[in-house]
Amino acid sequence: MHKKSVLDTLQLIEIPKISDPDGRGNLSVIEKEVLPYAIKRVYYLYDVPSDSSRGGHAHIELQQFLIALSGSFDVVLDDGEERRTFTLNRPNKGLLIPNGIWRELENFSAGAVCLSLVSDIYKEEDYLRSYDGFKAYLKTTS
Ligand code: T46
Repeated sequence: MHKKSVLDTLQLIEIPKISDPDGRGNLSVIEKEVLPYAIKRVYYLYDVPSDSSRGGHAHIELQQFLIALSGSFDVVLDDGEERRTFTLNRPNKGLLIPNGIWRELENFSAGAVCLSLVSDIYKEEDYLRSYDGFKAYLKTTS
C-alpha cells in the first residue's frame, strides 16, 4: 500500500501580489502569515550554469522557502523513498521545504535567481551532505 509521504502535502505557496493600479508593475510581500517560521537568514543563488546543480543535501532542522525571483529552475525533493519535482518560475510563488528532505536544484535558466528565506543561521552541522548518510539519518528518526 502507498504510504503517505510528506511530499504529497507540498505545493507551491502563493505570495501575496499587489499590482499597481497605474501600471507600475507588481510588488510581492512576505509577512509572517506566509511562512511558519521567523526568517533568520536570506541568501540567493545566481549565475548558475544551466548544466550545473545546487543542493544535493538535506537539513536536520532547517526549514526554507525558495522563490524564483527571476527565470526558472527545478527543485527535486526526496524523502528517502519518493521524489517529486517542482518547477519554480514565478516571483510570487514559493516552495516551502520542511526539514529532513533531500533536495537538488537543476535546470537553471539563463538569468535565474533563487532566493532562499530560511529558519536559522548557517550551521554546517545541520547538513546531511551524503545521500547514504541521509538514509541512515532517516532510520534513526522513524
Ligand atoms: C540549500 C540550497 C538551495 C555559507 O558560508 N553561508 C551560507 O549561508 C550558505 C547557504 C552557504 N555558505 C557556504 C558553504 C559552502 O562553502 O557557501 C558554500 C556553498 O554552499 P552550498 O554548497 O551548501 O550551496 P548549495 O547551493 O548547494 O546549497 C545552498 C544551501 O546551502 C542549502 O541550504 O538548500 O542552497
